[in-house]
Amino acid sequence: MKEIKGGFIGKGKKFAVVISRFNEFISGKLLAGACDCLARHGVKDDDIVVYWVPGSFEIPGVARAVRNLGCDCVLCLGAVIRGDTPHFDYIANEVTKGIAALNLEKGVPLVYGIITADTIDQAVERAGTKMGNKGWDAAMTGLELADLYSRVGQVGK
Ligand code: INI
Repeated sequence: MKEIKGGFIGKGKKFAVVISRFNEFISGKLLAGACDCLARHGVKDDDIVVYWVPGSFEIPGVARAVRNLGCDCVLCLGAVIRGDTPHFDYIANEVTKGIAALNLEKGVPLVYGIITADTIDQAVERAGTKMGNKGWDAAMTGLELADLYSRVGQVGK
């Protein structure tokens, strides 16, 4: 049996982060968690480029523009929080579909680090309090995928 797995190896890896400024009090915590995770796994600070976008709706477009600029993975970070209108559903659907669609195209992997929460409390819980930090989790996924993709790239050689 041959198994291929990604490890959590950050040394020499480059990351792009595309992050929403909307609800920055949450997304900023996700960024801090992601950067802490990457640093603890050997990624150099100079090897992380952060692209701020106005809102989560803009994340897929910018992720598409930057994914092939030399990074090994794109972390998409944002927080979509439900309000009184259906706006939440449109934004959450579009960012989710957009990232999923990009991941089916050839290129480096993208990680879905978007909090979709019914309340501000739920978002706070997932940004470094009770439920952990989804930015940290996204970075762990990114480390694994960056390594896995590099191994898959070698399979055919
Ligand atoms: N963007 C978010 O990232 N989170 C939200 O909760 C949100 N809400 O609820 O409105 C939000 N809206 C802005 C949107 O992403 C776009 O930036 C805007 O519509 C301009 O295209």
